[in-house]
Amino acid sequence: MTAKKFLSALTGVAMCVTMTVSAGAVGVSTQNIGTQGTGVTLGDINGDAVINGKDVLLIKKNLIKLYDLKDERFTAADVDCDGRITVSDLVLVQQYIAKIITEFPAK
Ligand SMILES: [Ca+2]
Ligand SMILES: [Ca+2]
Repeated sequence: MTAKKFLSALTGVAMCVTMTVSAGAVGVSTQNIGTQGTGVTLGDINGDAVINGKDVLLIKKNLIKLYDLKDERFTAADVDCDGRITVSDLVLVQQYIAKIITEFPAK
């Protein structure tokens, strides 16, 4: 599979996850996820102890400059720990919700 095809497939999965989450049916407990030592749970951007579509939405809003993630929200959203909020973080959170991954690269 080429990288381009892989990305295309990944995007398809991400869109599918988004649709599922939008229906409000998916909620993932955050109990087993690493934190960054400040009580921040990676992926739980709104701090409601669940990683779900609401958190994905906050990353999306940040990406299109509708919402500015700061401080602990920024830390929670930067799940690959590269110091920026990017599509990579969005995809990782969506993969986590879809149970494609069980933890984030950054710990
Ligand atoms: Ca949340
Ligand atoms: Ca990042």
